[in-house]
Amino acid sequence: MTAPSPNWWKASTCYQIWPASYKDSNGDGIGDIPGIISTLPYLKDLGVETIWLSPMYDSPQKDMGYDISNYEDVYPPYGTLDDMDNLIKSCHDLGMKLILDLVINHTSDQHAWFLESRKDKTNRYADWFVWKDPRIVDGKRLEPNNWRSIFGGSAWEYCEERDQYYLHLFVKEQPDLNWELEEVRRGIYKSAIEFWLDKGIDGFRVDTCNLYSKDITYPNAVVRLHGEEHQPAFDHFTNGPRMHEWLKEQREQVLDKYGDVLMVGELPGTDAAEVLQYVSAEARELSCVFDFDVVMLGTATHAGGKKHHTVRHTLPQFKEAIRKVQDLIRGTDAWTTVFLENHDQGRSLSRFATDKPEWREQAAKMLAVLMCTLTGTLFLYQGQEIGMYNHPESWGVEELRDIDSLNAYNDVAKRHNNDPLWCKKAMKGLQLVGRDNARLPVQWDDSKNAGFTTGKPWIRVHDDYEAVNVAAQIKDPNSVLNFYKKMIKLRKEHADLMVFGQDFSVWDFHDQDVFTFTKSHPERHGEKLLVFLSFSDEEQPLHYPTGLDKVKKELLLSNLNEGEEVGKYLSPWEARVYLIKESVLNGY
Ligand code: TEU
Ligand code: CA
Repeated sequence: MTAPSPNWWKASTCYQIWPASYKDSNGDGIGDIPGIISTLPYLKDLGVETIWLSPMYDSPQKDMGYDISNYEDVYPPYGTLDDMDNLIKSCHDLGMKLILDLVINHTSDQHAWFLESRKDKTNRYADWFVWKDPRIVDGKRLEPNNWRSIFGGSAWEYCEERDQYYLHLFVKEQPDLNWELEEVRRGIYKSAIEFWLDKGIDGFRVDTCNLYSKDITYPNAVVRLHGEEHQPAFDHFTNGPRMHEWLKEQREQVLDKYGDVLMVGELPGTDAAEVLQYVSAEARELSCVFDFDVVMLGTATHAGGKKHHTVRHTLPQFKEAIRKVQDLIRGTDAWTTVFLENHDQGRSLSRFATDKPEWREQAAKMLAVLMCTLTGTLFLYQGQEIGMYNHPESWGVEELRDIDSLNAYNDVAKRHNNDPLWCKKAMKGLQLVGRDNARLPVQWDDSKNAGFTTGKPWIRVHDDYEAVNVAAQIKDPNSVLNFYKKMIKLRKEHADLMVFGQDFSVWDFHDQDVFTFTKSHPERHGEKLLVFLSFSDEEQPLHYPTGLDKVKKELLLSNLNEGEEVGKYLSPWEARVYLIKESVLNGY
């Protein structure tokens, strides 16, 4: 099938690897690059065409590599620059692309630029980070304003050498770079971008790419969290005034030298009109973005990063979030993405479907149908293809490793004097949306530590690895893994409607149990893709879109086991994909 667009990345099936928990090759308990290389044939077989590798750069690992101390080197436990060259070559030899994570809103406080910058106010790097004088109130030294860090506490850290504060939107070991200076931008482009494009990578996933430009008046944020010292200040550092200027500069002056580089940006907290400005083809900023409305469902993160404040979302809210992302291409020249998981989220099975043992596999396949029939560049996250799900509620805080989750938990514990009910509430929220859920080791087989490592894993392995693992699923024709393979293949065969389909229409917006949508394609006149998805433990009636109940349709696939036939009703967590052809449509 011919793709209507020349961009290689639009129809590409991408797979995110989070190196620490993917595959350990040398028994030190930490995943590594040789481990990744050893599994490339597995990914190829699954249908993966592009790999997104999360940060493998040198780093003190305060935020699992999103605190980079040297863009031009590799974190030693993950491997060496030679290993990276091997990975790039191995991917390309198999016809796969490789993109890396581009973390340039901030560096590590151990990056040479920051070590120099903090020394005094006159060194060469003095203005490379955001430094501000203290406020003196009643003779007391205070932070420059009341901004709250995304990971909790103040967004400012005092530095005695300069008698000034520096800004950190994330943890204090992640100082924000001062993008206002051209020299800083050049430094970033050269070290973080060109260094790796010169080595032959195919693009980047761009971390927090709407935070570089801040409100340079640094005003106090309005009080939203009453009674708290530090206030969420998203309005003052998200989608700031110079974002578009800088992204265009980066595209024109840097990326264009390397051809059709994929830049998929992470874009939290942005409304649809603003998202369009980043991804319109004409704007030439980003190729596509991860919109966060779906994965933010039920979390209170943007109200102040409180992970224990989780609320259950409804299926209509889920549909609406998906509609927003699908509609990015409606009548525009923009492109969109499809994803339900990444390393910052709880597992999609637990959050959006069910991880009850009796329905788990069916539900994982249903989500596979949803993802593979939506328009946009598809991103799977490691382990999603075998239906990995959240850690059990019985796990205690001692199992957690993520700084964001630990900060959230400790904050609650401190405020409430370790009150057991409050602590339980905090853990309950984290059990659903905490980042460690996605960071548990990939379950490769049923040997000790799920075949992830022969040593002691750096984070606890999921208790259920004997039931859910790659080796067992390869052998089982009805496994989630084999279903994903089939579904990815079907997506490619019907790329016009599945990858590039337009006019995404939801037919049962208010239904709490079933999600029914259609898509079409301008060059496939009269044809429609019709998808039914059950989000229920009970049988459900089918809600046919107007005029489509009587027409003849071809069942392309369902998620029932081989040999089982679809019936009059949707069985629990059933998914069906129909193709409605032009010829039969004439009749209604
Ligand atoms: O995440 C940015 C981001 O928007 C987070 O605040 C996200 O909302 C949060 O992690 C949800 O819990 C990126 C990376 O993906 C994340 O792993 C890093 O910790 C962060 O940037 C800082 O680099
Ligand atoms: Ca290792």
